[in-house]
Amino acid sequence: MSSRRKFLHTSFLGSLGFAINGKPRNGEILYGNVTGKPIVISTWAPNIKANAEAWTILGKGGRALDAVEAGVKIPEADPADQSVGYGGLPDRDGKVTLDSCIMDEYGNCGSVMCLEHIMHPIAVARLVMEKTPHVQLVGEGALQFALANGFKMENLLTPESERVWREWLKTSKYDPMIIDKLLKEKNPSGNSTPVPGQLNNHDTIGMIAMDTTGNVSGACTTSGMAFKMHGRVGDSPIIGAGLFVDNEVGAATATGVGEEVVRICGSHTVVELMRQGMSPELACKKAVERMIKLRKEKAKNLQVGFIALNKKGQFGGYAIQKGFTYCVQTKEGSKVYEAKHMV
Ligand code: SD4
Repeated sequence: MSSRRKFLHTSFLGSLGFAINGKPRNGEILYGNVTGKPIVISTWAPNIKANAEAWTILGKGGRALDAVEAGVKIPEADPADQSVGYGGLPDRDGKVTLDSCIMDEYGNCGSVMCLEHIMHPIAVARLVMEKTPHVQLVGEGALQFALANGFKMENLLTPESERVWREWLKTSKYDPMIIDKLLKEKNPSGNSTPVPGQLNNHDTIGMIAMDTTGNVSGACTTSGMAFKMHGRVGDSPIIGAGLFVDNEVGAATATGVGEEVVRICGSHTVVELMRQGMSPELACKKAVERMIKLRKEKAKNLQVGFIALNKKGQFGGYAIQKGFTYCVQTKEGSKVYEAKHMV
């Protein structure tokens, strides 16, 4: 049997096992195109490393929630990733401010916004979810909560990110445009090299996963748009915008210019479109179309990408501009996809 056929066969049997074990959920359809569980999907190719970390939990039958938290901690702690956590590019005042959220299969969710000095905002977001009656904590209050729970204050501004910021200060031009096209021109082989003076470097991680029991969770974490106004919060920590999970349907997450995602409640929109029967890719495409219809030329010059996963283990992505990549890990292995795009 070819490895792909073998994989589909195994996946199908896995799904069947799920049914035989007596735990099928309402609406779960066990036929065709089963891509399999467990599965983890993340925005942007470099996050293949984050998927591998998530897989250490998923592959052993662990919970999707634990997997996504562990996975997104990889770029959070990576100084070379200038869009997430430690090493993230700062706001225009030189402060690294972080936005993160997490959501589980029960609709529990937690988020921190504009959090400074904490290496792993996703872990704080999870604590907000698990230890407080709230969903969102911001700024100073989020920091106090983190410190009260044993997190340490750290300097998250690396010399390299400070250098890029100081270069940007020479023009101080805030221009969140055609990010990926610029990157391709300057660096045809990669998508992560900062171009001083431009808001490039879209490597925010949104990660969604389904575990062996069929439960879905997600996490999203970022340092936000580089050189933003101090206090600016994007889509990434907003449940429904940067991330949404509905365990009956699946999950979606977003990357790119957050203001555009917030306007259409992007990830929630994608999940609701899947609920109506659309495939993950079509649901992402329709959300992008809605964004363009609303904002016309203003949005066409920007980059936004969505990825989505449904309960059958099918996945897909779609973006405004060319150049949006996402990575997927299943039992079959690890793959990077370039999403279809509108412009
Ligand atoms: C934001 N959506 O703060 C984030 C930025 C992003 O890849 O996704 N960059 O608007």
